[in-house]
Amino acid sequence: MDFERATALKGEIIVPGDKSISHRAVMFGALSRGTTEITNFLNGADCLSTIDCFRRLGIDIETKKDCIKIYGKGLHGLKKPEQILETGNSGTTTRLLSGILSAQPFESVLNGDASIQTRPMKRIILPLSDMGANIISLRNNDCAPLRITGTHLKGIHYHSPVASAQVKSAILLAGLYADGETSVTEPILSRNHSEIMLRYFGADVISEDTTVTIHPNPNLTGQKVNVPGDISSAAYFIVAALIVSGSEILIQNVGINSTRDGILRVCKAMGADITLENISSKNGESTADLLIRSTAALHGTTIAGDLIPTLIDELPILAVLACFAEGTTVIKDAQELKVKESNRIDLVVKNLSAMGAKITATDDGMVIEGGHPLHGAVIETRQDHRIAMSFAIAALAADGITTIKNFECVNVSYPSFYEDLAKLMQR
Ligand code: SPQ
Repeated sequence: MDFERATALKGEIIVPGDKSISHRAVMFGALSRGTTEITNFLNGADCLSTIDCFRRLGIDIETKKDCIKIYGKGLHGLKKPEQILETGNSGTTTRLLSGILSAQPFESVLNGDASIQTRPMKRIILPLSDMGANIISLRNNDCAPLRITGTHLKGIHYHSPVASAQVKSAILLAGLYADGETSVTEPILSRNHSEIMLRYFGADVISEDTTVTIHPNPNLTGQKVNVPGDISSAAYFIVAALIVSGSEILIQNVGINSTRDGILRVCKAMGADITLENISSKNGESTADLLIRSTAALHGTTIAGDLIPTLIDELPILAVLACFAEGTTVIKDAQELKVKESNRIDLVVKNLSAMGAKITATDDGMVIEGGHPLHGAVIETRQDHRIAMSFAIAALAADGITTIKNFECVNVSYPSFYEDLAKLMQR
């Protein structure tokens, strides 16, 4: 797909529902008694993989345009799947489901696409095995496909070496079934949607600093979940409006949970003109409308430490933003970027270099010297949705044509990305 320089972006959009929250609503709904009704669900390929897996596990799920209904069967209501559980491109589905399957009285096999088959699973295999689970990486490489033989689990106190919501959530979900309490301590707090939503469904979950503790509880109850707009999807339009001069856009109903709002904090630190309006709350998650105006005088910054988990998926688009800021932007402590849908340090540096940026890869991030104009190039996405969308936005402020390979991979998290962008470009 080809993209080129845009004139001012104007107007209002509503970005689709949050991917992390959509996955969790399906999973927790399936494990609850009664019906869970999800509105503003993200109909992206990743969340559809989660729905498909739970259908294979015997859960009735009704998908209507405006509402998804999950007919939950309680913690012990899943049935042995007849086929492999296909998790597609979704790390969240693979890791969280592994936590649930570890406690089921049957064997199951999880597998995903080529990217999933290279993503590290040892990070969940180790703690879940400590709880008593039997998880085998079938190619003996600590990646999917995984064969999980469920068993009776015991609670553990786990000190995670990585700040990862997927690791934390897999353990908490296994902890729902364990003897005694289970706790996870992270080096830095990762996104806390699981904790918030598990509590909302009736689980006994206590959070203190970077430790979360769960007590087994067989009585989760189906709920109504209204999913906030995904700040990770809003991120592309936030940056687009900042770098395309004369832009002014409003993005409605965006989730601004403090474990996810790092992009707003960093943009503001770089001098961006962003205002939050209509702040409110939906099933424990804060939302706001974001008003963004293009900002000429952006300056470089350092993105590191505690900030990283709050914007980990936004680092590719923040690297694009840094090209338009005066001075140096340093991204560090972000080695997790190497084990996402692609190696996002490699791909961002390779593609931005091809567009004429002054950027260097480091072991745990990148250094960007802003203020060098970008030009069109052919962009390698390796089917990574966040790379495809980040470079579509870079193209809007670059000379010439930018060709993005395999652009359809945006369907993983944002099937209507192109239409929403087109809406803002109409004058
Ligand atoms: O689900 P998946 O494939 O891992 O998706 C990504 C993304 O860019 O959409 C990461 F590649 O988001 C993760 C995120 O990076 C979603 C997530 C979650 O919902 O719990 C948590 C983060 O991953 P992690 O490894 O830090 O827990």
